[in-house]
Order: sequence, then C-alpha cells, then structure tokens
Amino acid sequence: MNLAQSLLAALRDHGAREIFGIPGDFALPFFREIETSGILPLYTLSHEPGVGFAADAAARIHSALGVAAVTYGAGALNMVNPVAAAYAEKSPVVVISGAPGKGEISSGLLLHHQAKTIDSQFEIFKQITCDQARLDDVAVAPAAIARVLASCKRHSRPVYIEVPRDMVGVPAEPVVPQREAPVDAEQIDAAVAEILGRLARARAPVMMVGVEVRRFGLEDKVAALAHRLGLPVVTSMLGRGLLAHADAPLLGTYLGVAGTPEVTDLVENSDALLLLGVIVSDTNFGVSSRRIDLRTTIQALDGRVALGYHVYPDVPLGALVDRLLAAAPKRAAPSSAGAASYPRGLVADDAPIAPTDIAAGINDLMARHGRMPIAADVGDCLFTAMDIEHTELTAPGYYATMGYGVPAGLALQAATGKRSLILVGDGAFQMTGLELGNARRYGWDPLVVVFNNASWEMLRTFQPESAFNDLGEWQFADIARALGGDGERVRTRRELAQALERAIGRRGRFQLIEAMIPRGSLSKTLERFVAGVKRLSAKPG
Ligand code: TPW
Ligand code: MG
Repeated sequence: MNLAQSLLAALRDHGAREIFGIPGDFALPFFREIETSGILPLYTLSHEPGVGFAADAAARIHSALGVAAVTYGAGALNMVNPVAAAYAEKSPVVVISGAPGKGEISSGLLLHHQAKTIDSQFEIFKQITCDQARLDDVAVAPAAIARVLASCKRHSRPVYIEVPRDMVGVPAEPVVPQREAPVDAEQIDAAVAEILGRLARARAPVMMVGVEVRRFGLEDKVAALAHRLGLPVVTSMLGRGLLAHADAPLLGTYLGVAGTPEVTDLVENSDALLLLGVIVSDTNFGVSSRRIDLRTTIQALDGRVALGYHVYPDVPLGALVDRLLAAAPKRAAPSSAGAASYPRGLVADDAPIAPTDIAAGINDLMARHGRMPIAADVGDCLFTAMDIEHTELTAPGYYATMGYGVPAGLALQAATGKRSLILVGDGAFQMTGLELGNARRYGWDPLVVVFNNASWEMLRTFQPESAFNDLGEWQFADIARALGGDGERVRTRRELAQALERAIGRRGRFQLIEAMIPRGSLSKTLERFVAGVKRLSAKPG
C-alpha cells in the first residue's frame, strides 16, 4: 500500500463516500491514485468554489465526511471561501491539496502557484480548518491522518491535508483510526440533572434544534426526546430541514422578526429554551423581536453545556442526548402549539410570478410527486425556502455565501442518488451556475429554479437608492440548452405551474425553470425581515 492508498482507505473508513475535485500538476499523481485505486468515486467540476461547496453539501447530507481534492495554490486558494463557510457552519470537509515535493522546494527557485512562501497556503488554511497535516514524513503520516480525520469528525469542522507530490507513491502503513475519547459520565449526569430540573420548573419550555443535531446523526433521538419531554420543537434558520424525516412535534423555523408570529412568540416567551446544537449567530438571534437573554437559555454546542453562568465543559452532544433520553421522565403531555402552514394551491392565472408562488408551486409538486432534497443559495430564494414544507435542505443559512446552490444541488444527487431541487437567484447563478454543465456526464438531472429579477434584490431592499443593484437580464433558459439541460423561461403563474409539471416528468437531463420575477416582489419572509430590521434599527439604543 502506498501513502495515497492509505489516505484514501482512511477517508472511506472514516465515512467519506465520494471525492469532488479539480487536479493540477502538483495533484496529478494523487488523482491518478484516486482513479486507479477505485476506493472512492471521483467527480470533477469546473471551478474550485464549486468543488468546496459540493464537498460541503455531501458532508451535510451524509452526516459524514465530505472530501475536496485540489492542486496547490491556484486550486486550494480558490476554495478559501467555501472552506470558511464549512468551518462556520460546522460541515466536516476534508481538504486535500497537492503540493511541491521536497526536491522542488530546495531548488532555490520560486515555484509556480506559490504565494508568499511555500507555507503560506498551510498558514491560510489554519485559519479555516480545525486540524492540519502535511504528509512529508511517511513514518508519522498514518498517525497524522488518523488524528486529523478524528478531529474532523469530533468537531464537525473542516481539516486540511497537504500531500507533496513526491510522497504519493511511497510505501506506507494503513491508518489505524483513533479511539473515541472517553466521556466523563459524572459530568454528563450532572448536566442532565440540571437541565431536566430547569425544564420541569419552566412554564413554557421549548426545544430549538440546530445543525449539530444533524452533523452528529441525532435527528431520530432528538425527535424521541422532544416527545418524551413534551416539548414543542423549532429549528434555527441554519437548522431548517432538520427532522424533516423524523417524527417530531416540529412547528417551524425561528426567524425572529422575519418569522411567523406563532413561532416567534413561542420562542421569545419561553422561560427555558433548550438550544441543542444551535450556532448562536446574528442570523438566528440578531433579528429577535424581543431580545432573548441567552443566560436564561440552555445551550448545548461545541461539546459543552451552558446554563446561565454554569458551564459543563466536556459534554459531547451525542452523549448528552443519550443520557437525557435515558433519564427523562415519561411525560406524555404533547405540545399544544400548532404546526406551521405553508402556501399551496398555486393559482394558474396570468398574474406575474412572486417568490411565494414558487413556494406554492413546489409544495404542490412535492405533494403530487414526493419530497425532494433542496439546495438553496443566498438571496430571496433562501427566504422562499422557509415557505416550502419540511424536506431536507442544505443552504448557507448563517455564513450566507452566494454560489452555494448549484454545486450543492449536484452534490446532493451524487451523494444520495435522489434528484435534487436547486433554488438560486440570478446573481448567484452568475457565480457558479455553469457547474450544471457537469451534470450530463454523471447522469445528474436536478430541477433548477432560477429566481430571475435581473437584480441583487436583497441588497436593493437595504439600499434602494443604489443603481449598481440593477443587473442585466441574462437569458438563463437559453444557457441551459448549451449546458446539456432543458430550459424554460416563465413569466406567469400559469406558465410556472405548467413548467414545474413538465420538468418533473422529464428525466435524464437537468431541467431549468427561469422564473421572471418583477423587481420589488419579495417573499413574505424577506418582506418581514426587511421591515423588522428597519423597525429595529429605528428604535433608539
Ligand atoms: C459570495 C453579498 C448578499 S445577497 C446578494 C449579494 C450580492 C444579492 C443576491 O442576488 P441574487 O438574489 O442571487 O440575484 P436576489 O433574490 O437577492 O435577487 N458575495 C458572496 N456572497 C454574498 N452573500 C454577497 C456577495 C450579497
Ligand atoms: Mg436576483
């Protein structure tokens, strides 16, 4: 076994199922090993941001490692933003970069793709990954791989592995996975007792679930826990899509001022808000209509539990949920709050299309043809996704990078074999939409809805006076044909309803529906968001 094979087998043994990548000369030997070993399938895309987003989405949908393989410098540095997004949103992406070999480094020449020093790239990735290794010593490389992959799983954050090109074929030992660190049972029991006590005394306890619940594969257990404790459940914005397939008393998504009053009141009036794996960020909490005092909440995140000023520093979420389930009293009192209702029954008339019509059309479609996993980009398409019934969703709901939707949607299909639905704005499509050209050769046929308002509309809502938010009117439906898919431009609700039905019936090629949306026409959620943010910023203090 050589070092590359040792690394590839370790990736597979740690849960990775496929690799997304783009080679370069520093990475060619490693890519040859990927192809000839057949240990994991390789999907190449066109631009490294797409590779990073695809690996991230695969990690999210599998609740396991995603892998992005690139070349040194020009390749890896192109992935800084997607990896930063994965870091922020706790997606376990393994970045594997080719690198110059020892002999080249000592040649005294500057090397192509080198930024400041040979180490610059390693230093840059230290900022956006939780562990790193350069495999330049075969004696310690297997242990380094084991450590880095264990970190990736434990923290559910990206890691960085650099493979000098002259090391790829060197004979190496297989990687022995690290054993899981033992948990401090007494500490966990103490945390569990305090949590259950707080919940029992509370007048209006509520459970909010965030991405860690999915990252650590806890959805079914958390659903059972909610039933056991009789707690109503909401997701955070980034956690939207969680529990979609679990039997949970799920009411909707907490969006502060942008959300429905029922969910917002429930969360903001709770005297014991149990935050399970929720990243406490401005997108979740900055838009609260009534400031949530985080000291009154119970927070389980990043391997610790905090109740007010009381912190239990070593409590992994999985172990906590297991102990809560074991210790919780069997209280059958179901939560009384009603579930959210979503727009349905798209009226097929000649009115222009509003974002809410797209939500209604998709809800109708899924009711007839079954639920699809969704990848959404940033823009009003993401707010519109909040009006689509619960289904698996991957979107950068906290870090909020554009360009995510199309590559993520391709990865959903690569990872699950299921046809995905991609929601993307025209501005975001301009960034990474061409990755759709790769769908044909891999047999992916996602359904893509482009929200074309010829505008950076979200930015316009905050700063209407700026003309730079006017984009040109690109013909996205025409681009679809050139990329190997089918495209259709629709302007009315009737055309939208018909196009959705046609698209779902056509398999084998991606289907792009370009929905023309008049500027200024926003989803209800974005409307409330903008009104709420303006109201909040108008308040003194
Ligand atoms: C990589 C900043 C946030 S929203 C937005 C921009 C430029 C406009 C989105 O336009 P689009 O959608 O896609 O047409 P819509 O509904 O608003 O019309 N660069 C990156 N990420 C972000 N978030 C920005 C810039 C931004
Ligand atoms: Mg737009």
